[in-house]
Amino acid sequence: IADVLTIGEAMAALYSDHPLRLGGELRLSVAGAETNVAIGLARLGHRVRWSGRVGDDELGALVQRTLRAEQVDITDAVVAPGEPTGMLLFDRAPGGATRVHYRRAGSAASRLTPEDISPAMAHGARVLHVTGITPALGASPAAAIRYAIAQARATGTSVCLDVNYRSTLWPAEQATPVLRELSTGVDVLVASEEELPLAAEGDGEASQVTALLAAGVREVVVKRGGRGASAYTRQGRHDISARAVDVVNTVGAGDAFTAGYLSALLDGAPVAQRLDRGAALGAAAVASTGDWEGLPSRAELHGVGRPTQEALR
Ligand code: KDG
Repeated sequence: IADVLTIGEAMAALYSDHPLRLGGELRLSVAGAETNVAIGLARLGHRVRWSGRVGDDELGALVQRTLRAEQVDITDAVVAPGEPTGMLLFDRAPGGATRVHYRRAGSAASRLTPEDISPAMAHGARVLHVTGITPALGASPAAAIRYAIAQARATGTSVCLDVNYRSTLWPAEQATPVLRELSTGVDVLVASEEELPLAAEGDGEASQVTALLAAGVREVVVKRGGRGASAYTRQGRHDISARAVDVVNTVGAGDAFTAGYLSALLDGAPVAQRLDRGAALGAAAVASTGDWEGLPSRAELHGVGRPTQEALR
C-alpha cells in the first residue's frame, strides 16, 4: 500500500513577475496544496498516491503528466470529459507582494464526489493527507473529504489535516464549523498561527491546542512562517526556528513543511526531527519560485539552508 494518499484540487498555475494587467510573459506550471505535499513526499522517496478530479483538457493533461513525472501514482484520479481543469494565476503587486487569482469556480475538482475517491480509499495508505481547501470548493467535495476521513479512521489509516484556510473561497463564519468538525477527527492537525482559532475553540494557542489534544488529535503542528514552527503532543511542546534562506516566493512553503514533517513521521523519527525536516522543506520552497519545483530529493536535503552563493561540489 502507499505511504501517503493525498486528495484535493490540482490546478494549472500561471506565474507573472509583475501585475497581470501589464501583460507580458507567463510561466505555466501546476499548483495545489495536496499535490505540493504529494510531490514533496515523492521526492523524498515515499510511495505517494494522489486522487482528485481533473478535466479532460490540456491543463488536466499537464497536471497528470507533471504528477507522473514526479513519481506520484495517479491511477485512481478521475478525468472528467467536458469539465474544465481549475486554474490559478500568481502575480506581483506593486511593492512585490505575491497575489493569487483563482479561476476554479465550476472546475472539475469542484464536482469531486465521494465515489470519485472510493477506489483510492480502497487501495489504502498509511497516512491520508487532506486540507481545508477541498471542503471550501462545494458541498460535494466537502462530502468527499468527510467520507475520506471516516473511511481512513475505520481502516486504521492515520489522517493529517492541514487547515489551509483560503478566505477568498469561503468566509470565516462558514469555514469555522466545518474546519472544527473535521479537525477533531484527525491524528495530525497542521495549522498556521492565524488558522488555529478556526480549527479549535478556546482563547489563545495554549487552550486551542489543549482542546484539540483532548478531542483525540495526536499531534498539533503550528506553523509560524519565518519564525519557525511548534509541535504539541500529549508529552509536551517542541519548537524549531525557520532556516535562514533568501526569500523568493513563500507560496507553497506550508505544504512543503507538511511534506517534510510527514516524511520524518513515516520514517519513525521523533518530533524534533519531524519539525527539522519540515523546516528544511519549507526553506527549500521559500528559496525557489513555484510551489514545489525547488523541493529536494533525499540526497539534496543536507544542502538546504546553505548560503545561496555557496557552490555545492
Ligand atoms: O499552498 C499553496 C496553495 O495555495 C496553492 O498551490 C494553491 O491550492 C492552492 C490554493 O487553494 O490556494
